[in-house]
Amino acid sequence: MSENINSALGAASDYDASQIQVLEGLEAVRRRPGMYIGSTSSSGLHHLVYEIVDNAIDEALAGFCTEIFVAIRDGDVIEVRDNGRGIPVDTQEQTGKSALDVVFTVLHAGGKFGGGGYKVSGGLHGVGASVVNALSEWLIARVHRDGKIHEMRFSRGDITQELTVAGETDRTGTEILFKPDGDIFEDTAFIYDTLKTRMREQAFLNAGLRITTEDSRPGQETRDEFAYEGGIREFVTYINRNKTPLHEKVIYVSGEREDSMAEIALQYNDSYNEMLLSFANNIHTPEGGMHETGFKAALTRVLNDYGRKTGALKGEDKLSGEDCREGVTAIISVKLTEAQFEGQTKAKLGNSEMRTLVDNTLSEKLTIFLEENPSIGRAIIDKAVTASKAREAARKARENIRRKSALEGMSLPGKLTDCNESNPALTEIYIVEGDSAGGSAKGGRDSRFQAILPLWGKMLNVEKARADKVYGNEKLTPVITALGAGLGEDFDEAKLRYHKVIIMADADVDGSHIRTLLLTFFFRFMRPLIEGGYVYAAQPPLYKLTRGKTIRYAFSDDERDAVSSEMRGEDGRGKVDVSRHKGLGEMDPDELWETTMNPETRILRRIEFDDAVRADEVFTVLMGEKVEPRREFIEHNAKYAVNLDV
Ligand code: TTJ
Repeated sequence: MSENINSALGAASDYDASQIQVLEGLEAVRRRPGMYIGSTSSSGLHHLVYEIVDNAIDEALAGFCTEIFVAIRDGDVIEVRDNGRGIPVDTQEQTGKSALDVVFTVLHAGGKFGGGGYKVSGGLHGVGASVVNALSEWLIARVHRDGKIHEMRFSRGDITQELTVAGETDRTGTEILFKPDGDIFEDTAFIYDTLKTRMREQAFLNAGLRITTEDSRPGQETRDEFAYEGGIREFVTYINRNKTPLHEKVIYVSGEREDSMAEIALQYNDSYNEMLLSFANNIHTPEGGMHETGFKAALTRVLNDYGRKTGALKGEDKLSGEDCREGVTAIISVKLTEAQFEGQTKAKLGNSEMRTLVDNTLSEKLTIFLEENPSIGRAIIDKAVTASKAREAARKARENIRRKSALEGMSLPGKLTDCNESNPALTEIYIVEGDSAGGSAKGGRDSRFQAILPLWGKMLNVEKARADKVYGNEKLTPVITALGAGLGEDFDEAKLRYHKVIIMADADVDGSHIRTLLLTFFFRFMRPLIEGGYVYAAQPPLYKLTRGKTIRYAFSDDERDAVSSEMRGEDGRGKVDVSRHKGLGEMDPDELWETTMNPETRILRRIEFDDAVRADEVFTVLMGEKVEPRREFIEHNAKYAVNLDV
């Protein structure tokens, strides 16, 4: 609320000419960092690194840089180095300043997250170095060029040391060190894995570029190197590494037109999932756009034509787009001069010429590929035809359920204890493991807005099932009917009966298992449910602390210690009894309400997937059929597997 008031005031003062000056400088960035980096949370913090690295990648795209080094230093200082030409340091006639000075002190127009319709970039990226500078407690820029090391220093965007020669060198390149401003960011701790994943992705997207990442913070020292001669072909191999490919060779095609180029790599696997990742100028476009549209249209057309020609498709039979994409892992990467990013999060490519380029490239070259590789063609077309038949079976299963519910009236599952409120925005459903926990939940809930659905027995692992199997499944049907929004392509957010879907399971291995099974189900068959932020995990307490008549609960080891010493209070002799909470079923209804279900006191964890590749990997490995990757995953993520937090 106060933020709205502030921005309203800001807007009013925009009329003041002197204010405009200030607002256009880096001060504007410090006043509204969210406009430039999305947020001041962990995601915004990591965005700083990407903005800097993007500049070095541009130098690589220009053909002058082959290596980039990214490190997290002690104190969460970031170091980025490249071996490019180095930012020019001679004085420019127009400005009387060096390019180095301008890059770090002048705010470039059109922030990526600003109000403008789209980002227009002359090069491929390059708006952000001054934004990073403005949001850093300090920043040091060093340029190795003409045998000298040139250095400039800044603090919160202001120059603290003008350009000086700080030494001699026998190489060229740019080197940036910065410490994000603790006054701006909620938390300045970098997550090495997050940077590593992003840098790996960038190495895949820029074939031949070597990116090294390092964490040198005491106690977490580690280093990784990413370099892929095969580029996005190897990206596909990487994503499919824990899956079973239908053909050995990754299909790769590329095409150019004027200043633009498109490349596509794809490989089918024996799963039922589609993994489509698209990029424009190395920027991930999770909302898709023209390049994805072109890909889908071409793939569907080519496979239908091929199926008809080879006789795999008979009569009036047609493959849908979804049939053609079942089990495919594909990367689409386009590079263009004036990328237009649209949509809510500016994550959708708007350039229609990219639809044509991708469509033409894929149509022409995939047709040739299939003709030259008939055994691969056979495997792909068989997969799509089977998918089409299964989809037809699923449609019939769905029809049956619809007809049945029309005859018997809208029947909710017998096990569901519904709530009184009917406005979905106000209601919650607890999906509870086991009948006894279900009983306690029923007794403890607030029946006005909380519904309870107990699940018991062995649940279907949907990782290896198509929609037709899921429809008839007696364990999953109650979940589908209770939520009321349908499944797969038919899923309709508007029909959702509860806007909070809360999985309540014990904090042990069995609880983790049921949580994982349900999340897999939601991820594969009701993804908008997760993307819409409707899914939560309840957090039952881990410890119960008793002293006399006082009872308190703790949700972590740290909290247990803190609460325990608090309860002991001034008196060093008082005894606090600490017991490990065993299971939901062992809590009485009042206890369950107080610790886990009461909106005033409970802790809910929203389930979010910020990285589709990572989420796909977790589910493939945990629920797929390959044993070895699962064993390794669980060994390496012991904590993670017990308390799945994807
Ligand atoms: C610009 O055109 C003349 C030759 O140098 C070009 C240039 O600026 N190259 C360049 C910039 N290489 N690397 C950068 C760079 C690297 C990092 C890590 C950060 C920034 C802001 C720029």
